[in-house]
Amino acid sequence: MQATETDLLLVIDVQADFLPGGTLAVPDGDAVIAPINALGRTFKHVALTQDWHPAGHASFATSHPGKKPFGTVRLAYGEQVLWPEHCIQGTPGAELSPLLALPHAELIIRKGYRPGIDSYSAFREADRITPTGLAGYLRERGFTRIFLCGLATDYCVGWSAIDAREAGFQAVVVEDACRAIDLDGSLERAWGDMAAAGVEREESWAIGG
Ligand code: VGL
Ligand code: ZN
Repeated sequence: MQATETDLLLVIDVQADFLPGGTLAVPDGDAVIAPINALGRTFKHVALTQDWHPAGHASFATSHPGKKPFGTVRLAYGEQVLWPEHCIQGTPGAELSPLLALPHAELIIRKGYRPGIDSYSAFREADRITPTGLAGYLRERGFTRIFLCGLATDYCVGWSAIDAREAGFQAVVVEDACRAIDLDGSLERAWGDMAAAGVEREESWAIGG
């Protein structure tokens, strides 16, 4: 496969806190870097996302007295999984991995910066209403097919892929360039939800990575 002018590689949340040694390390998370860098060489157009929470964010267990990480809480927009503090604005944990070799990336979009709303998706926050602006950007640039990779398959990658479909884009998740958190069957659920939304699933070798 040859990536075209209307294809974009969207690299989700490859940040220190999701990598080994981070506060919300995704198992085997650093294994995504080599395939992502290989994909980066085949795509002319690349964009990155960066989870970017203020201190005291509503998705942190520490913001809810008596609650523990990986439990849940009811927020105004529905059930929210509680996480260890991660990707706090301006901290080393929020930095994109210096091992990413994507100097030609054209956009870094930050998400999750509203104190009371989480944002797994790069397109729409967890209230399912507030847009991040990414769909408008991609449309205006003329992209029609989005290839997604990064962390984590079952949260930010999966939700972004489903919302990409909803916004009218083709969406392809590059499976070997992603790793999952896999909380209580969340990975299997995510693949089911993605398939139902028309998200395609590919391996990086099949798309030139
Ligand atoms: C993510 C949990 C909390 C992700 C971000 O990048 O998948 N997961 N914040
Ligand atoms: Zn987060």
